[in-house]
Amino acid sequence: MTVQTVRTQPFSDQKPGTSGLRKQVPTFQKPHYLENFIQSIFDSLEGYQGQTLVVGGDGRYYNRQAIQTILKMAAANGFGRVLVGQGGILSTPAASCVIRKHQALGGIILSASHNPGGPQGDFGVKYNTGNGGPAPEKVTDAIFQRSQVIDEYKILDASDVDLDRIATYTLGNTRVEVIDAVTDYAALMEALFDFDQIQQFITSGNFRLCIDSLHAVTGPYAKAIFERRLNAPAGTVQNGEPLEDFGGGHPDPNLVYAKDLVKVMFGENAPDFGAASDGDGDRNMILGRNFFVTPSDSLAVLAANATLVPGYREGLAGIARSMPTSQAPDRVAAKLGIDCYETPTGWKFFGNLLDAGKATLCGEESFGTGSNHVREKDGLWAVLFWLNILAVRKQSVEEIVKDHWATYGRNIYSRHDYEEVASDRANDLMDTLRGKLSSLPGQTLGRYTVDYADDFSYTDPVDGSVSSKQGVRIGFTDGSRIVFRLSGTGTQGATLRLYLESYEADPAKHDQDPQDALGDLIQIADEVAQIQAKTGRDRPTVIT
Ligand code: VG1
Ligand code: CO
Repeated sequence: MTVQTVRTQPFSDQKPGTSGLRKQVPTFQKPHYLENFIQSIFDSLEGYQGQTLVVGGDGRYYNRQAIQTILKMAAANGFGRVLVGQGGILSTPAASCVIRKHQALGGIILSASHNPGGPQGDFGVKYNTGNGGPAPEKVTDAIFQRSQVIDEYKILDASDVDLDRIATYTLGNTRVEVIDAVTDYAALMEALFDFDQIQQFITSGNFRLCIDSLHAVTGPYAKAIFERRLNAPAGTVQNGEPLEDFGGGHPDPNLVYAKDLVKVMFGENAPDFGAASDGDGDRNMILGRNFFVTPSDSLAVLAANATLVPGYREGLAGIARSMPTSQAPDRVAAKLGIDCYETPTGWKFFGNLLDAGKATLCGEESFGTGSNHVREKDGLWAVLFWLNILAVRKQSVEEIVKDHWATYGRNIYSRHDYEEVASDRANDLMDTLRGKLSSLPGQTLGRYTVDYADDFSYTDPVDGSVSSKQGVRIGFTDGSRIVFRLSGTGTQGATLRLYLESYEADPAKHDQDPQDALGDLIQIADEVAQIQAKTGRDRPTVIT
């Protein structure tokens, strides 16, 4: 086995987005493309010789090939040990758990999350640091800088490792351990939640649940935890086999893409509880019988009920939410007398707050919830958290959420996505909108008066780093908000995200359809940003 040093040239487009580098599979298959990015990661790390690296992915097309390349490159570059999930599988939260538990220097997670997979689908690579969390911007910036000047990479000339057998292999001077993908993660879940109580509750005969893995990475985790450990009936987990193309679907847990689950939960004789997770297992959607829980409400409900759950019995240090997430969690934090932090979109911004002990729970409106147990959002963790609360309170999902609204008021919320808009049109929309911001405060738009209008800028309270241009916010005097930003995870054209929020204190008005309740704000958003005119679309692609 010899180390080969391969000459290469930079690719100009290796700038990581909201969550790592995402491109279509054929881009990653270009000669040297993956290798350049991996070497750029290694080159921007310090002191990795002899250290441990974790590698795994969501099982999508190209996962296995990419892992073989990464193992040979890690060996050629002098890592001491590589832990890789069996079959090349590690959900994003499980990878975070393994990095922390085994004190790895970091990890490489192969995923394009909720984006479709397959030979013409998407692929992605992200680097997580030793705390188990997504690399912060200073690290991703360094990786990008390196990728722009790279001229060679190192790779071991060796045969492939058998990823399907749990065993330890030697690759050059590096030990490669193929580990069970589920064990460490399942043990962590068992340490946080009252598994006995959940088991009794879900096997009592009075409660039925349905978990949809959307043919993505959570299948093996969900089957091990719900069907085997917690004794839920076989078949509780549907679409539980990870497939390279996710069965042709979008592994995105929302009302549009999790169709099978929505049909069950809104159909005749629906189960009491339903949940879905995304491609790499970090997102979750929570449903009750005929009832949808918005992710922002879900975070607020978990925070308000946290002390019912063993792992959070001592209470919360603080809550953090991404800027576009509704302000429902802020109301819980205010009542608990704890801080609520508002960060830019993307889980990497929660890492410092979690490490510093400033926040215990975090969440994003994009179906992401998590806590200080790992440094990623965690889909099955959220499901277990809900089940633990349900097992204690013995009320329905709908009752719990409505009771929450009665206490705190309802932050009525929706997100409208305009996908695959031509990039120049989307950029023009945002630029024009930014140009208007200074004139908006004080203006009356319909029944709303603009309180502030800005482009969100965040100063990290721990390390002082500043992230600007994180989304345009228009806030109204009654607390309602409209937020506009462009997605940083897509691979084709641009996706405009419009986030809408209003507040309703009166319980008699809590049953409104959000699209109706937000109707005026939707119209104002179109008038202010000229969405239809500038995108050429008369309606959003996806509404959540
Ligand atoms: C989206 C979501 C964001 C999330 C990110 C990664 O980013 O809005 O909240 O953190 O995806 O999630 P963007 O830039 O497209 O809006 V995942 O599950 O795709 O790793
Ligand atoms: Co994801």
